[in-house]
Amino acid sequence: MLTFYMTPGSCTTGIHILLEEVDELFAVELVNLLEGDNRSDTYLALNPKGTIPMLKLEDGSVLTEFQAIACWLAWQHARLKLIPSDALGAARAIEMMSYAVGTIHLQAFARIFTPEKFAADANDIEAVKKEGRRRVAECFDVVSQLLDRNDGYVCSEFSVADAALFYVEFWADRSDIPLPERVRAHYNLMLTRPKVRQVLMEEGYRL
Ligand SMILES: N[C@@H](CCC(=O)N[C@@H](CS)C(=O)NCC(=O)O)C(=O)O
Repeated sequence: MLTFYMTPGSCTTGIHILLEEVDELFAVELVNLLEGDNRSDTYLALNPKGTIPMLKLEDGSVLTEFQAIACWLAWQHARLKLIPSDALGAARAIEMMSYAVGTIHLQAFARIFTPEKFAADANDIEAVKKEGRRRVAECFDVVSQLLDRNDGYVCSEFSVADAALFYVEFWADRSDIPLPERVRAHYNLMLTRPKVRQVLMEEGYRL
């Protein structure tokens, strides 16, 4: 069985959604980031980067990085077309997924959630958080323009890109950062998916 290393409400929510959408059977290992579980010798022996999400595969090897895990799940369950089968569609899905994880999460939200990693000293913390909120808003304006290509999902059908975009939209919602109309419509569409609702409930959120 797969083992999924996750923290409720973190970026792992996106992978959690994909695991449920593909109906994988998996065990869960909760990683308490505040307690430093991800810096323990045991965790670092599995994943020297100390990051979540992490998936331990049936052969005991581990897979890290959101996009790699998402693509692996999609390719393992190819009939579900979680990555479009045409080259441009696949590239579009990866394009949005990379923007959500690499830019919206790691360059914008990370400034709000872990400002100390970006601040030269303690006096800079508030300015870093403010810059994070500015970047989040700017990024969602970009997403709004990109979503213009389709009504609804990022590609013509639900894909790995939607799961990635959803977790940053969820963070915006929880942080009282307004989403542009088109992005909010995408977020609301995701909230109609039974597996998305199930994951949020399992992670302790009331809808
Ligand atoms: N590049 C990684 C980044 C994921 C990431 O930064 N996850 C955060 C939690 S949302 C984390 O592991 N933080 C702990 C740390 O970086 O020490 C990925 O795509 O999986």
